[in-house]
Amino acid sequence: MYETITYRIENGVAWLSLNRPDKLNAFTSQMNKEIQRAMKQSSNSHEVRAIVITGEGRAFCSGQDLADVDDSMNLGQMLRDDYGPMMKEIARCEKPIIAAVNGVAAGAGFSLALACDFRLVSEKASFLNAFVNIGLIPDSGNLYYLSRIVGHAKALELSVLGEKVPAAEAEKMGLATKVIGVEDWNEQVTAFAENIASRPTKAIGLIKRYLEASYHLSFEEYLKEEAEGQRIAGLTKDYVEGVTAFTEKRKAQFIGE
Ligand code: T3D
Repeated sequence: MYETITYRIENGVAWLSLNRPDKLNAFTSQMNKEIQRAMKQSSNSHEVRAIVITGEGRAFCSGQDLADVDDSMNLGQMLRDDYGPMMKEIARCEKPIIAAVNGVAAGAGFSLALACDFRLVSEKASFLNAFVNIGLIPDSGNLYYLSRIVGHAKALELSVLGEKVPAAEAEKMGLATKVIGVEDWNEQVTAFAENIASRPTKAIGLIKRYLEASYHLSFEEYLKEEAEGQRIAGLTKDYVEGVTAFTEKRKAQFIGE
């Protein structure tokens, strides 16, 4: 079903792993399309309550496969055809998305990690805004997300200097949700993902929706939207369960509905 990625669902978590380890999981057009398809599948599946994106082998993703491009290509068209639709599918997803950054995330691989809601970062991983090193601008939503996460000045610095940012430094600048040691990488990533998957999924989707909307609305418009969001959240079974569990002094068992 998929050739450039692997995909499985376990305990409410969809595990999407980029699978071209000999190329450090570099993107091809086929991989862009398969990620887009797997994201759509995850969004549509009731079983999925959290998504983990990671990489096989020693890298997370090295960005565009540079052996797969030539100077006659219209890069704008490539973005419109492949990267744009993939990034839009990720942005459209109202389920929590975790980048498990197991190794280097470079170029559009860095953009992919930035587009996720959480970044669990291996102590041996690094981030590299590699675009400028080959004369390009950061793409696939990179500047959009990066400036929101680390601020304007740091985003400009990382983009213009194109230097590797090790995990510890990434954590200090807010790029990493958590840095994890190599020995308990699988265990900690699984625990984090399954914890997120056990939370009220619909409310998380609404939090994502209104946080993003807050950048584009006046405060008055935002308050109007927020009231609508809370109306929707108040209709979920998880809201009823949350309040009931509180009054019964027990831990809530959310079902994602
Ligand atoms: O539409 C458009 O094209 C525009 C879109 C652009 C999106 C982009 O992502 S542009 C940025 C593209 N990516 C890069 O410029 C990063 C290139 N890679 C590197 O800088 C380094 O490989 C890394 C820092 C990621 C890792 O370094 P290191 O020393 O750990 O590994 P390495 O030895 O450089 O790479 C290992 C192998 O992977 C090597 O192949 P070999 O010699 O063993 O056969 C290398 O060629 C291959 N590889 C690494 N990155 C890519 C790649 N092959 C194809 N494309 C890659 N991006």
